[in-house]
Amino acid sequence: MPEADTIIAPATTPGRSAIALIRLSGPGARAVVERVFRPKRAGRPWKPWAVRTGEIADPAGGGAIDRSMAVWMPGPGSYTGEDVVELSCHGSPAIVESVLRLCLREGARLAEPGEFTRRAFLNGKMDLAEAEAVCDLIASETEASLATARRQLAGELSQRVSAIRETLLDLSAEMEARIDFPEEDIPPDDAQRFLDSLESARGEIQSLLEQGRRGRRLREGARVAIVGRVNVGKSSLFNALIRMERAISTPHPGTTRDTIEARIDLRGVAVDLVDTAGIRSPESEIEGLGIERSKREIERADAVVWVLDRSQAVGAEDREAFDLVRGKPFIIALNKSDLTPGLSGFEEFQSFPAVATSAVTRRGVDQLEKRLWERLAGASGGAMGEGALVSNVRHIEALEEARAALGDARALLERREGLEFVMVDLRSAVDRIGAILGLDVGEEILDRIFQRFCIGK
Ligand SMILES: Nc1nc2c(ncn2[C@@H]2O[C@H](COP(=O)(O)OP(=O)(O)OP(=O)(O)O)[C@@H](O)[C@H]2O)c(=O)[nH]1
Ligand SMILES: [Mg+2]
Repeated sequence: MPEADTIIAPATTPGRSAIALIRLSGPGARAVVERVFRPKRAGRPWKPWAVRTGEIADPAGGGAIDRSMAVWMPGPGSYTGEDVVELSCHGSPAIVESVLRLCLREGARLAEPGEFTRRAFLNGKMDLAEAEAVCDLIASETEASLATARRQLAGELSQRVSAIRETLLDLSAEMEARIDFPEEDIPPDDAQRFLDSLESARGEIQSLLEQGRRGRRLREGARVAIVGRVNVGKSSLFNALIRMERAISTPHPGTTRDTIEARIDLRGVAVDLVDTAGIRSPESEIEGLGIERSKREIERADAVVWVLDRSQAVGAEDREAFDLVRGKPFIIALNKSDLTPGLSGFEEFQSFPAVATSAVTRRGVDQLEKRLWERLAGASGGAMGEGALVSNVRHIEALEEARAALGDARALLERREGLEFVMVDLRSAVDRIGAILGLDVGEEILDRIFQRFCIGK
């Protein structure tokens, strides 16, 4: 349903800038601009999608406010699906203010945050997940969150979600047909097929959620602990990774007593890197407390770098450290690889990902970063993009609810309850999934989503 009014807002940030862009959308967009914009070559027809130069002036009289360029993008091919006009002028707050005031007087109304995109959604130019991606795209501060937003905007999430919804709709159509003959028992083949369909939809939701969990972690930043027995070079590696001499490193075993933390940008992912006290039988109370802290850090970490000294045999303290990290995603750093190799007893760890490093020559440090990034992305193939398709809380909630409803549906089906009861859960799953795309969502939800947007987007 097309909106009747014409909205206006600056699309660039307030304050001084080289250029400011002011955007209008709605049936009156062109008419409003024609009243305030004097084209340099008056009398020529205004061609869509072409830049027109001229000046902005009050039709009621007075001099020009500013020189300006205007582009007219007719609906439905525009961003909002309506007639859109963009005016650019010099980026002075006073100019922007005057142009806005003029256009408001000539019939436009100030846009709400996100109202342009909201109109794009209402006019069917994008679904809700895509509209939300526009907001995420603008807000993204790391490459990882940018990649998620970009894929979501390209409709990747929408396609996966639509496919799940289609499966469930097909299933409900079949069940519906069965409900008309309640006196007949469901043939076991059919019952199995229903279960299989349900399970496949649930599995797909599960995998989206699983990826979402990783996505969220990437967005918020991850925590990585550097762990190992004393003197293997943890602090030296920590310094090499943060590119700063931050942690004290000495030839004395047991140098690090407390944990030290620094934030690094690991290929676009914010990572809190933690250097920890070496694992061994503590020789003092302070050291014992430090080791306790190391254990807590391992618990907290999303991934661990387990450091071994490649010039020495694997010992009891190394195994002790291994027992602590084995439950976590970890990478082995075979450090001191600049020295004569003397590693023995490593066979049992051969199957784990390992990188030879030297904190002294920096050899292998880049490789370690790369492997760590892959580990965090949750896939050995470095499927970073894959890991981050769902990261929006609204989507996660909808998927979780749909998954729960499908779980209930399955339980009912297995207990051979009437299909009409199964259908109730199935429908609720379909609705929850549809909400991601924006099907049948109420004004309140739209308000909540679009108020996060910037003005003018
Ligand atoms: N040759 C060589 N020496 C290294 C390397 N990494 C660390 N070292 C040396 O090994 C010693 C111990 O290094 P640290 O970084 O303090 O080791 P750590 O694991 O933090 O030790 P604790 O804090 O005591 O547990 C220091 O003398 C470092 O200079 C390396 O890659 N090659
Ligand atoms: Mg240390």
